Amino acid sequence: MNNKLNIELMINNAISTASITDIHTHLFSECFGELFLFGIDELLTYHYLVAEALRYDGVDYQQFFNLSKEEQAEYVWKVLFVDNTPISEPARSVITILNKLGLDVNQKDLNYYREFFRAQKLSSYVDRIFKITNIKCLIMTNDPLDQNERGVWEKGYVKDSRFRAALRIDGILNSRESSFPQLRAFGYKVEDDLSGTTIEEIKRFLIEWIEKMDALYCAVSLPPDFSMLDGSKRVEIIENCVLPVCKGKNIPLALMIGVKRAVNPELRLAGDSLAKTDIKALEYLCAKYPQNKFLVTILSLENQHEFVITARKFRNLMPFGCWWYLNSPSLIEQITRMRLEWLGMSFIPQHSDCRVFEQLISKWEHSKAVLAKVLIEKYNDLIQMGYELSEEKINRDIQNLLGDNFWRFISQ
Ligand code: RAT
Ligand code: ZN
Repeated sequence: MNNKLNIELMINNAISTASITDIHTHLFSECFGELFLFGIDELLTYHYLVAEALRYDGVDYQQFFNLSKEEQAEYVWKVLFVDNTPISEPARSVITILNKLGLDVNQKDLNYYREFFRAQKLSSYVDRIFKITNIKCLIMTNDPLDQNERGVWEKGYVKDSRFRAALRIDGILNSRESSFPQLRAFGYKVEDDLSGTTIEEIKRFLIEWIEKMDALYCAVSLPPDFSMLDGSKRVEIIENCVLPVCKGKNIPLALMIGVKRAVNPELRLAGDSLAKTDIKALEYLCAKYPQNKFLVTILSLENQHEFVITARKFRNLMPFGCWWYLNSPSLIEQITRMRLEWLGMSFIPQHSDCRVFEQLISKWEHSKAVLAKVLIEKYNDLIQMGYELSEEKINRDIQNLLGDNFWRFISQ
């Protein structure tokens, strides 16, 4: 029976049982050792929370960053969770995590939580979080130019099918002054002016690392003024190296557009902001390279409408996620509704961007609640006109949104 109540139950059930693919995170599998972040001190020193805590009094930024991780966590805890109510999205996330792990969310003593996390056996704890969240697979952000990470890929990497790789290429595209000397040190013959063997050598670097990591896609974050027509070296590398390699390997290029890095450098990782971009670069790429696939997310709310319409024009463009400063319920709701209204089910509604393992719990819990709300509304609009829905169709749609759309796009 297709009554309202039934549909709500079916949707909620489909959302909680769908197996999720989280297509962009900053998490690492256990073999990466210290890069695997978990526990209350990591949760509290997440850069989203640091920026917020430092707003409340005049503590010197440098002084804060000189503190140990534990001391920083204590500071954030006191400011955001003891002296104030944790109502912001990043702060509320911590409460959701503690609640879902069965902890008392009203304890003010940080050591109560520390003891819980300290007592966990990592492997079974990882299994437990995957079980709570119903995540089948998550995709890491992998940068071979990062010393710590590179070491693991070269020695000590252990495959875990729940953690897949994405080759992050910000270095090559956005900071050649530091990445090119590194490439040279690793034996690639690259010149700053891109002359000689540079193009071939960059391609060799990309191919070698895509293969080594079995990367599902290449990814880059880009500034608001990103253009494909500015005659820059970045454009040259995209057109002559990245796109041919992605095409050859049949993997997408993920573009994350709109980040203004280090608006307040004193805040370090927490100092980035955003601005509107010009969607023209995306139109250019999708039109000129129909054989390439683009996974795209855009940071500014003001870009979302034209972004959705651009996706209607190009089937090689897959919008994904409500990225970073868009990952809060009111914005997810608005963006998801707009995407459903103009793209049907042909997009990837969310990714988590987690840096700390337990964030998978809160980020998905909060996003799924919004997705359910919007889908209930949309399915009910159809039912009111006599359209028949079945549990099977609802399960299919939701499984597509939360996982299969990505895998289909990858394998096309
Ligand atoms: O969401 C974040 O944590 C940001 O700091 C960035 O990492 C962003 O998501 C990116 O991938 O550049
Ligand atoms: Zn990210």
